[in-house]
Amino acid sequence: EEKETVKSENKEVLIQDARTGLTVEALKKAILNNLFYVQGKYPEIATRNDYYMALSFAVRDRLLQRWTSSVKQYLEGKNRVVSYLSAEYLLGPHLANNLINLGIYKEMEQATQELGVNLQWLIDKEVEPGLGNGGLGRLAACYMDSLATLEVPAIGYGIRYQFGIFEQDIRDGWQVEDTDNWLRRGNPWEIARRELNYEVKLGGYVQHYMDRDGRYRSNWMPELTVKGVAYDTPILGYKVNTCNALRLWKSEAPKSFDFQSFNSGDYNHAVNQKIICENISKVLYPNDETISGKILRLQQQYFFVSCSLQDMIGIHLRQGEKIEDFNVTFAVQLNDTHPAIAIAEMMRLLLDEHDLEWVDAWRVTTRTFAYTNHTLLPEALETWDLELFGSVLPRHLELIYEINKRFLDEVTIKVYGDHQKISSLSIIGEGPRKFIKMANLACVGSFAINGVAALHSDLLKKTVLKDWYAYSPEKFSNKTNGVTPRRWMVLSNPKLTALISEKIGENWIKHLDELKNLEQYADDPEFQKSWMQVKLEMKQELAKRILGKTGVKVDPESMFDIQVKRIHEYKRQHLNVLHLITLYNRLKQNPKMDMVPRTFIFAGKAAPGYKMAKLIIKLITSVGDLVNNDPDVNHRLKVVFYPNYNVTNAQRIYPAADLSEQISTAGKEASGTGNMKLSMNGALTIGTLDGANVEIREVVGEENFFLFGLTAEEVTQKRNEGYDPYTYYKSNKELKLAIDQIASGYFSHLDDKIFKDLVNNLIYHDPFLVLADYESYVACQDKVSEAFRDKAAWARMSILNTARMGKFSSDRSIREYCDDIWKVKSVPVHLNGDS
Ligand code: GPQ
Repeated sequence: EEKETVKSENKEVLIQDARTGLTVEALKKAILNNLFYVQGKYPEIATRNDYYMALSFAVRDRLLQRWTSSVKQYLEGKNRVVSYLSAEYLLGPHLANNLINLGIYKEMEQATQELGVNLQWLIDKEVEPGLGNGGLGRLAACYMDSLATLEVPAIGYGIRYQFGIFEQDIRDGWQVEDTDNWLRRGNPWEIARRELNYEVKLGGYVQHYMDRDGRYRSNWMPELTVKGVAYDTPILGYKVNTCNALRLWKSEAPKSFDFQSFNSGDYNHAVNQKIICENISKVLYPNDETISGKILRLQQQYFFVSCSLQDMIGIHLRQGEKIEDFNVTFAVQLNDTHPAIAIAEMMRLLLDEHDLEWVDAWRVTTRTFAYTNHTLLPEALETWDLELFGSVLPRHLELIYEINKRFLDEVTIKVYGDHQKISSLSIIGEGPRKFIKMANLACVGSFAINGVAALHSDLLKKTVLKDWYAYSPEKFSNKTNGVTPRRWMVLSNPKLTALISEKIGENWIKHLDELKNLEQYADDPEFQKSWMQVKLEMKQELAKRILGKTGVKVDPESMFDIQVKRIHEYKRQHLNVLHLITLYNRLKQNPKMDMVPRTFIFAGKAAPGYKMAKLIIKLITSVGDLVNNDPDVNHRLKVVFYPNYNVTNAQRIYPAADLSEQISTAGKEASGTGNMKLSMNGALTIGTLDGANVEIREVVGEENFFLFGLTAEEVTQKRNEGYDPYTYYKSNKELKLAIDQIASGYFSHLDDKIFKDLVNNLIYHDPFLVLADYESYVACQDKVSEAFRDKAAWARMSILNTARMGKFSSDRSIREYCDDIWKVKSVPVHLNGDS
């Protein structure tokens, strides 16, 4: 009965102005209306959350008008639709972003003011949906914004985790994790589509038989069937009517199942099965670039991929199209290998459910998918133990064997005799235990493969995907990442936005290249003054928050030296700490020294099981405890670990940065996107030639970028020569002192055990060449400090950084994906039901 639609004489639904109007009056009416009818409150007794909800529903009504118009437009024309498959979406709070994209921020500010509530106070009430770990999930969110802004028909598919990325607390200097119960107070931005649900099989075995037409058939008898229910979140583009759907799947027990078990009287079994079903979308795995090989994670991946593909096929067939033409309707992008099981699932659906022959099914599949790789760390490439895989997805294991067999037959002919190549291209890895290589499945089943920065794409061809490049070079391309200026400038830095727009108008928000018009003001003393005044005010605001969260008082006039990102050895937060300790020692040894005051700000989560990363956090907080309380140094040095780094906090930190730390070992950071956000907000970068740093330096100019360290090539060479960190430790006095202090317990109340693993790892192994880059890093930091003394020159460099960042808008990235990979065009949307 849920699938029945209401037939009405009146095809045109009359939409009241109070639900769609964008004037201050209409907004006020809408807020009060929602307060009364949705929250059941009148203003005098409404809580802050009631107001937040009322406001959000008022905004959502306006989104929905654009959404239904978009759906209508898409269904009328036959437009190719982009389908973005991602296990993570790190969206950040919706309310303020939607106000900006609707173009009603000012109006809403006034409306709330007239109602006697403060807009910012309500915006700050939103609990952000942390449905991602870090860069990869945030990229998906930026891309959804740009797809809508460029008016591209698109659906984002993912998982509606009940618990997102854990909340980080710092206790006694250590990271402590708490659950992220983000749905606790309700989520006004999602619409449950109960009628949109699909069944997903798991486990069991496969029966084979011959059907009446003599066709060989497979029948998957699952151990468990779960149901995926669609929850849609509207994603509105910036000042356009395009509003796309982010469709996230929630797992539930199917009705049929309850029925069987409850009726058979096995109540406990029924309840347990229900819990098992609901567990699938319960929690986001907090590992970033580390594989854990857990059954539940494979189930999550398959669950959302299967729901999504069934949904797409449904949409395609309802348009009266033939299944063979699926790839004409959809271009499906795989955000890393997390959804790569889609290749096998597509084959299963086409063969087993839609009766295609193998060659036809394979043709459709390989014209549908494209794969983005996000890492060069070989240990981060996903694999599944073959037996475990078969226990969850028995039918897919058969299909993968068949895909692999046919593919390797082809390979064998091409690479005659080269066993090394054949086994490297094989989807199945051999060893003490066999395993499935998801990157290989993604490569074989996709028509396009891309990296996320020029250097990364280049290194992919030379390292982890070398044999794939040799085999199908035509599939490879680069799509340098980008970030949305709507969230990362307009929303997070309104003062800078106003200053820029005052000079060059507002066009840059949609055409970020126009920021180059700022270059003419880079030497203007007045403009420099206003520019640095905005920076100062943002630093003052952050200083207040730092005091509130950590109790550390920082000087807004000092240089804000910022490294905010997941804690990972390859990102080398510990290199930053070694520099910090070096400055501390210089000051202690020479208290009269004239040193540029610095505030070291760190933030970032460590995967709960990643010991070394957690130890690095403890090191930062330990050094901070000593430095911040030492009157000899603490008016020139401060150390802050800002807890619970997330999108909300990132928005507050980026605008306040003077210096952006992008110091990963060259060849390890695929792209980085924080580097882009910081530079856009006028921070200067100290960085290695890694990821997108290379391209940032290219556009901002080498004189406006602080470069240090080994190149990717030199790193490889050094390793091949037999890198010995101990010689660096021995031969550099300042380095040795810093490390000895850490080891001896100087920063840990003389506890000489706590950092032992970290120290030994550095001096005896140092897999990320921290010690090799130390000297060059510190020398470069000295140059940074000198540069900071010349305020005008610094302001000039800061302005030029922002002015030249046009390339790094996610609009540019998405345009490239649209033109080169997806072959999709913009479809402008006209509002229907407008009053
Ligand atoms: N990235 Cl493989 C993640 O955030 N998580 C992952 O699991 C993988 C990659 C990042 C990568 O480290 C950054 O360099 C990129 O900028 C980002 O993906 C987006 O491409």
